[in-house]
Amino acid sequence: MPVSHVRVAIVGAGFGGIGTAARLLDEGIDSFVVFETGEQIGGVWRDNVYPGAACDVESHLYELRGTPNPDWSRWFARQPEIWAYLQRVVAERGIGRHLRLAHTVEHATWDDAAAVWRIETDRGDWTADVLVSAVGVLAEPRIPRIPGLDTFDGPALHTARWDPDLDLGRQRVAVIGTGASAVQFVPAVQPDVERLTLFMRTPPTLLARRDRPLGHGWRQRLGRWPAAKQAVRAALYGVHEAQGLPFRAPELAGVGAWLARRHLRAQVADPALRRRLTPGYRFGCKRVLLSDDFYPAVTQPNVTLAGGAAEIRPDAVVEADGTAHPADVLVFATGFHVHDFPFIDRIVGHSGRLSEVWRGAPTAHVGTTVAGFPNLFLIQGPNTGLGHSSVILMMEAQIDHLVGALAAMDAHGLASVEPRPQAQAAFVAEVDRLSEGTTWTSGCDSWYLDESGRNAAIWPGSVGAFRRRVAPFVPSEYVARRATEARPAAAAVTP
Ligand code: N01
Repeated sequence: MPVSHVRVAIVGAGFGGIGTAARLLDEGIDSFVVFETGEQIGGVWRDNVYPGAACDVESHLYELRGTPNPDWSRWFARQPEIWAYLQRVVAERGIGRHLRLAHTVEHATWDDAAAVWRIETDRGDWTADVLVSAVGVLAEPRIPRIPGLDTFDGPALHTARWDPDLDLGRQRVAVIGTGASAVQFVPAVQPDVERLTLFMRTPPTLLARRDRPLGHGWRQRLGRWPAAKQAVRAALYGVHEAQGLPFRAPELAGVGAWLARRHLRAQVADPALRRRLTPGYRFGCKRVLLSDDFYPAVTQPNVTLAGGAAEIRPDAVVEADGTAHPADVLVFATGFHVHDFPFIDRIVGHSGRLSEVWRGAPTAHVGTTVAGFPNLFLIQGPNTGLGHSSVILMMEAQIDHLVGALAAMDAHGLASVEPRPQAQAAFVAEVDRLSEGTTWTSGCDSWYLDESGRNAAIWPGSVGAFRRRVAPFVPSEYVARRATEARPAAAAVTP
């Protein structure tokens, strides 16, 4: 079979992949494809169809540059609306013809002699000058190895692999985990189930969400006056930047903790239950969750708050103190393989597989490029996550970096760029220095930390600082190689 060549191969058609595709088209770059293993685009917003799934950042800040949506129906849109928005981006920005749906990338190997990525998919081989991994870090469900896991008789599923046909009515449902997914799922199903047992190992930190529908008049005005829409975004951006301060300045963390205690007091009357729901770690150490209905759901008579899950039996889940809670359905809201997601096993650069280079402790230059992996760009790479604002703003800074690299390659006839190990080490040291004394490294266990306990997920600064540091492509931080004659010419992608 002939091997097709493109300038850029993007892997993943979620916000990162679609955002990259839209931007490449804006830059007049037409030679690219987006490989997507699923039959539809959408990434986490296609996959997370569990009851209650919604965004926990205001939607006006959770949209891509160039495709504003004045029409969000609520402050915090729900999954179907966000998924529909992404589909609209694909249609309006002409991305459809670049999509290769139901194409799983099995391997991507850097060929140094030809200076191309050799990409094997289950439906044919490709080469590309540049590889963009936009597979996301919150995509691969993590199910903890609880003894007896395989013995459960009823349906057992992860929130990110929800079965919309599963009827929970009159069922006894055991939910393991109390992170962002559980906090949305539990109140959505509690009224319908016979009994819900919530297995909580560590109490989450909750603040009020104050979600509301956005009226027709408001939406019309935002549609008519783009400046008003911009102003709403700017205001939200500013508020979120201010909300980031307590995470980084311990002296301000008390304010956040006080707001969280006040929210708990207002919603849970029983002092014993309140005590159990009070976090024992510094504000923001684990992700701060927004919910107006989680605590009220937990206080309902058909809900039991249990401790950690210690064992699973065919018809029950046993908590750490030995109490067995009968269950017909088992729901894992237990998070994702953040630092060891499977795609890193499939990327092979100069120095071997990315998974072997990282070994559970991912690092990257400006969170985006990795020494030993020329022309590889990671959207949502290490230390590009956020606890206080929209991660789309971070992705867009990374996409700016990619576009800067492509422009530099064009301008100077370069075949490849790869971060200098010293530049990468300096960036990682900068991140570590900024992480010191922040709430993320204050001693709790969270998905932000890698196997060594290093903050490998969160950018420990403001969004503005990230954009200033990451958006520009700085040639002196890269080793560049000139193009050779042998290289295939990039083809435009035809529909
Ligand atoms: O996962 P998590 P999530 N026994 O890793 C518990 C994003 N997101 O899917 O805290 C018992 O936060 C674990 O307990 P503990 C968002 O970035 C966004 O909820 O480790 N429990 C914890 O309670 C979010 O942060 C939206 O003690 C076990 C839970 O499982 C990220 O996704 C919505 C256990 C895992 O929480 C992940 O959220 C949803 C065990 N063996 C998610 N192992 C938006 O709104 C784990 N747990 C955009």
